[in-house]
Amino acid sequence: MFITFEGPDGSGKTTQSKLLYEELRRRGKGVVWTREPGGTDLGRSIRQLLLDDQNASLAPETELFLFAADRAQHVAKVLRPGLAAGQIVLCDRYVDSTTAYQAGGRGFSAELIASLNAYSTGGLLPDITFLLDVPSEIGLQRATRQKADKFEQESLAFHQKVRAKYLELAAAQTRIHVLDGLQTKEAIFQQIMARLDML
Ligand code: T5A
Repeated sequence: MFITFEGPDGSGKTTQSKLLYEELRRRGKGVVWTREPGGTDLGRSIRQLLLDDQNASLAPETELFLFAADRAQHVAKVLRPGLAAGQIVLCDRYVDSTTAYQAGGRGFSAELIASLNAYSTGGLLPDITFLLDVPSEIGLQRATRQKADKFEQESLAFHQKVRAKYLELAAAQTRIHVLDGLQTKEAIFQQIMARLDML
């Protein structure tokens, strides 16, 4: 099973994906936790390039292709091998992030992003996606408690467009389950477990 966690910056998806990882291990399941960008050795270098606030001059097109390169490597070296070995794969951000941030936030056409996502993944889609939804102001407050990365320094309007695109995606796709990220960590986690226990 391939499960992804999505949401705006500071929505709590890393917290939830790690809680699920620990719970599945406790139950004796074979499980892999990974993330984008940065789920491979090569991807960790790409992540630094993408998130470093010193790289503010990165052209949007360069940024887009770096996310796609990170993902192609991740699919080939981590996601497909993990799934082929029968592991449950938990991934913190995946293709929906590119749709939300690069189509929603940066304004690239949805068609271009859909075709790049399909090409970089070879069509590999999650079985289920949990979308943690929080108002952009709250997510940014949570995310920037320490040093803000390049995306966290984007305007509130940028983050509002990202959130709107996520909600638009969720309305169109049954694999995406929206969770209210303003609830407590424990309440959100219970909803995730309830959803997975139904499968
Ligand atoms: N990106 C990524 C793209 O533009 N395109 C792409 O294709 C991809 C893959 C990656 C950046 O790259 C962009 C999106 C991102 O801006 P990242 O570090 O992976 O950056 O992602 P972030 O969203 O920035 O990660 P964060 O760690 O900041 O946010 P999370 O994972 O949503 O939140 P989390 O769990 O770390 O929690 C943040 C804080 O909130 C608290 C936590 O304790 C923590 O302090 N918290 C809660 N507080 C109250 N109530 C709850 N329910 C809480 N849950 C967590």
